[in-house]
Amino acid sequence: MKQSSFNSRSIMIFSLIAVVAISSVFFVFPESIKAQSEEKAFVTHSGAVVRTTGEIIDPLYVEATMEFDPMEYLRDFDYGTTSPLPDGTILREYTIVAEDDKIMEISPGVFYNAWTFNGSVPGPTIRATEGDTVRINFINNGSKEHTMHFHGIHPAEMDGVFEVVGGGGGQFTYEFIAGPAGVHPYHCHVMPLEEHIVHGLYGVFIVDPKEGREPADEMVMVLNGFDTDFDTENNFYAANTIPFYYQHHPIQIKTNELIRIYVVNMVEFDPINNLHLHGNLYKYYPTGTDLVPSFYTDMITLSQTERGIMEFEYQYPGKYLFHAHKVEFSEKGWVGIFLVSDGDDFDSQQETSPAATGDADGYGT
Ligand SMILES: [Cu+2]
Repeated sequence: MKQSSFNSRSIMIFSLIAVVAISSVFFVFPESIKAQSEEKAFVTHSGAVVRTTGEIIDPLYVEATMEFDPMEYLRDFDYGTTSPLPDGTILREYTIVAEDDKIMEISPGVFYNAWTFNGSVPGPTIRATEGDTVRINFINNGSKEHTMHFHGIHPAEMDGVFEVVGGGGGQFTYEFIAGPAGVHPYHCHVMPLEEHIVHGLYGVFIVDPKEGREPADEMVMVLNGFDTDFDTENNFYAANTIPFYYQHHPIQIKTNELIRIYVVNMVEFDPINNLHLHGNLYKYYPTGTDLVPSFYTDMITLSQTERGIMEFEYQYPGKYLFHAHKVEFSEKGWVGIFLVSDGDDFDSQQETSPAATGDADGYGT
């Protein structure tokens, strides 16, 4: 009893000292702290202050920067180099290079050491049709060991777990039959796994069903987070890496056009993520493995590497938010806007509308 009351008293005293010490910093240096936060502050729609503009700022380090354009990534699919096989099926070959020395400025003044597949986070969206032979020529140009582990069905030796590929040019060829149809993540599977994933070694693998899907404006959204101060909590969240990007640069779509989004949750540390769409509901196909939707909803919840396909059309033009309904995540960057135009006006809208610049969205500016 005596021991435990002594411990409680000690903890209280230490806590008081810590509070006084931290508070005194504000009294001694109030102006410098204020100036710093004003310089890089961003006010979200709920009034929270976040240090970002949603822009990719020219980084200070020019030698090993990560160049990434979320708008280009959104609709960019890598079908590989194709050739026919003797049995009449298709071989798709890809070359994927891992590196771990890139620097990216994730928010003004906040630099992060990104680990990359083909120079970006996420890596390229690898796309094949069910039954195709996928061959990945994997080269590890990093300083650490890395692999590629695909979710899906394949032989054990193609699983990218036990066949570790050494840095400095190590190579491995992954080969398997694409399947099942759906949307799957791929990521490095070297230990400590958390470290290799959160630094950015992940991407999306889409397997199209043999019969195809209905034509649509197709997009990929990887929900990710970044722990920039290494305390195993994320400081920023995003759809496709750059916080607030699609809020400042709305995604332009047309009314009455089918939109199909392949969404993959790669957020670590936080047990769940979610996705809410405004002014609409979407059909949702978990993992994309069934051609019949499981839900018609405006809200899905995703744990680590959970993913699926969303399909919807907008009936009315205008601006619609999409974001994590976990408000902490949306206020730290995981928020975007669909700018919906009437189909006929779409092309002229892209050329002339001030809203298309993203400055007229009314949020955070
Ligand atoms: Cu790795």
